[in-house]
Amino acid sequence: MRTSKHLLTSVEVARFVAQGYLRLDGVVPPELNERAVAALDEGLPHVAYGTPLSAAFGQDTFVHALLALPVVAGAVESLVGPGPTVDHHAVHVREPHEGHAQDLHADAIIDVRPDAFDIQLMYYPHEVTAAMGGTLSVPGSHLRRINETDIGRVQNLRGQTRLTCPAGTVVLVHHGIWHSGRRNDTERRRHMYKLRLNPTVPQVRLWDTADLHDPAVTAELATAFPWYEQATARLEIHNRVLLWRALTGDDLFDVDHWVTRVTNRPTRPTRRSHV
Ligand SMILES: O=C(O)CCC(=O)C(=O)O
Repeated sequence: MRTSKHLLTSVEVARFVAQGYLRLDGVVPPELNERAVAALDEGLPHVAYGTPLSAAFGQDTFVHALLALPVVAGAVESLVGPGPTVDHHAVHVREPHEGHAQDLHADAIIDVRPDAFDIQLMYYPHEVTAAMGGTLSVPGSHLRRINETDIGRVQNLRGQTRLTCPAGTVVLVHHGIWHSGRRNDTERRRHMYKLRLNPTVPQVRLWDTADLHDPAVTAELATAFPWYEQATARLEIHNRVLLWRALTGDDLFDVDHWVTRVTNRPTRPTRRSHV
């Protein structure tokens, strides 16, 4: 059902499940972006793990204003629901002519939850050009579970994206996405604010489900990415189906019968004993 909240559609959530991220380009107004850059340069106050988002940031902070933007609030609620808690937040700066890039990694430690996920909000308060060290990420990597920088020796993958974006862009990523900050070859500092949020409710049908049965949902969930091997791509889709089943509560949903086939365990009919 459509509400006044800017909730995501099923097709958008399915795209998130397949790709591991959602991009909201230029959604933050310039005045807020300017406040944010100043605040990021000053440094952020510590927020204790588990603090409710609603209590973590004063009304006069840029983070409060950022999370109150209807387009951001709606996307966050669609993915982690109402009342998420703060895991941590951080300022990520790629310094001018820093000379190196980060290793490819996923944050935290290996996290194999099949039916729940955290999101990381990445906010870029100024334009990021190709030379500025925009975050590299690998679409479709989030369900191929790795342990932090175990993937660090991989330099480039077909289909990876290196973010360039207008000022005021927010990217919401699944906790498992492979990513890294790249080398900044410009004179200017590149800022990114990252906020990790933990859900406090089951992540079931939190978005606008009016289009739940749109064939475009299945098409999104069946998307392959150029770096996938032919065989393993099937496992990626299998894992997405498991997540989509958990998010929708629909235990029969499938793409090309991948999950149905491997969970088919008919039970023997009980024999009635002869009298
Ligand atoms: O600076 C960046 O673009 C990414 C940094 C990041 O997300 C990290 O260090 O985990």
